[in-house]
Amino acid sequence: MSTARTVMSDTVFSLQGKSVWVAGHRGMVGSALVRRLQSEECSVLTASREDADLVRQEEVEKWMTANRPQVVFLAAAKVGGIQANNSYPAQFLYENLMIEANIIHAAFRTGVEKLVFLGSTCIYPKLAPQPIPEEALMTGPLEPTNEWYAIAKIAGIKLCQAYRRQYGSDFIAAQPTNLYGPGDNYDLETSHVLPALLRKAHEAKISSAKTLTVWGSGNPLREFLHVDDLADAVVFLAKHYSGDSHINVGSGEEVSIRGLAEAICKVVGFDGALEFDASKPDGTPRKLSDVSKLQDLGWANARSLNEGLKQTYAEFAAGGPLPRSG
Ligand code: GFB
Repeated sequence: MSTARTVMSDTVFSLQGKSVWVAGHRGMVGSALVRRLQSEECSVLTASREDADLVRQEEVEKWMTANRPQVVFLAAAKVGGIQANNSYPAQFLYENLMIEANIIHAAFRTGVEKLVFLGSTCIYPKLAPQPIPEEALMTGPLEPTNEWYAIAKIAGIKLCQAYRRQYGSDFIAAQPTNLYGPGDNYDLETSHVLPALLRKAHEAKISSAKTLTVWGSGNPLREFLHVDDLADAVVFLAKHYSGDSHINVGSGEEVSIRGLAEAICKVVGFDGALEFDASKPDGTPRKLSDVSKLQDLGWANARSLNEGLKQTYAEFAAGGPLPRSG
């Protein structure tokens, strides 16, 4: 176990004997949650797209009424890296709004006892104070490359708060930082930076290339968390947290994109030069979450980025998380 628990706060909700729906179980986050829930005494429910198309309200209500989950982890979402967010604004806004509104409303109607909504740190203003506290939400303009996704995720947080306020529903929201790990998207057009650079470095090594191209200036700062650690934190929050405020989930470790590229090249064993493509956007200059609320509850990340990179590259090179298109 790579997570370090400090002072454990009281259990406010028990998963024991519960029927737990992981919405989005085929995605990177959803599949990590399914893995993590194997060590809880609960039964895990999943729904394929044929069972219920999550952007269709009627299908979601029908499936939830028939299957009656007591707990919902809402990990279903349209996701992607900086270029995908920038290229498909309608899909990022519409699909995410529909999925979360349908599931949260149906969870209320079917009497779900606990729901955990998964957001993203891109909900925060582009120039938020660093590290970013939960209170920074809606205090300034968003980063333009991902404002569509951010608006949808902010609406998800607000839905949880509104149903809690109006109906007393125990719906909470967790805001993960940039994630990586098994099941990631390795498509170079739509992926996030970490899988993209891992793949580029691997292919550059195999082809004995002299250079590796990194998008943007290399200066932006990012924080990365392994998806299995995120899943552990989210299950922890389900059991130990009930409240109005969303909670940040991050590693607390910050690295520049250049630093990440260098670390990846070292892990992969590619010793060529880095080239920076200024025609690609940098996005948010800095994004480090303030994880003090999560730590006060009793959860802290213990896996270093370097450790996570080594593990992820070993899996990638072994053909584990097969590259898939976005
Ligand atoms: O991970 P990423 O795509 O998204 O890009 P964000 C992070 C940074 O890495 C940007 C740079 O400064 C990119 O310019 N970068 C360098 C690269 N090389 C590459 C590359 O080959 N591929 C990619 N993708 N980036 C996302 C949001 O923002 O963060 C999402 O768009 C979500 O909505 C996610 O919130 C967590 O970190 O900029």
